[in-house]
Amino acid sequence: MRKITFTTSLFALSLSLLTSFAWAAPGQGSGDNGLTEADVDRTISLEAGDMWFDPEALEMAAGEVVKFEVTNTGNLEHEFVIGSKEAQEEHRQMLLNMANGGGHDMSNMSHGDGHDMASMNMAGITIAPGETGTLLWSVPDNVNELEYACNIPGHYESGMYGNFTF
Ligand SMILES: [Cu+2]
Repeated sequence: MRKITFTTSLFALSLSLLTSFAWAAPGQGSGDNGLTEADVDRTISLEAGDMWFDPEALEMAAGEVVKFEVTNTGNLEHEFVIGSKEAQEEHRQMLLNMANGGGHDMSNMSHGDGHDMASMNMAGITIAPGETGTLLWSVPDNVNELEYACNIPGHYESGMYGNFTF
């Protein structure tokens, strides 16, 4: 029961974050982390196609601030979302529920339960076909496994993800 409550709360919060900043402004996102262009150590260009990212893996250094420029060369809308395997799965399940018309219990939404995007190392943008989205991200020094993924239903399952190595 405890697990279910946590999960629901996480979904609800993800949804609120989804609608409140990073994903709410297609093509532009900072992850709400206060980073600016002046902080950028390295710019990495990626291509998002229909069900793949190029490159499929990226080597990152802890502490560096990276600007991702993600160009969607496919015919579908795609996401570029950074997070742990678990966080990606949660986000994916949420989008699947939304696509299926499932409701979200917003009644227990809380902003004070500690599941903020920063602590989950999550950040992301949505990119329309033909557009280039940018995302500034400070590489955390407390993780050794993170993915970048598109969690739009069916995309991740078709191989639309990559791995950060540290
Ligand atoms: Cu996609």
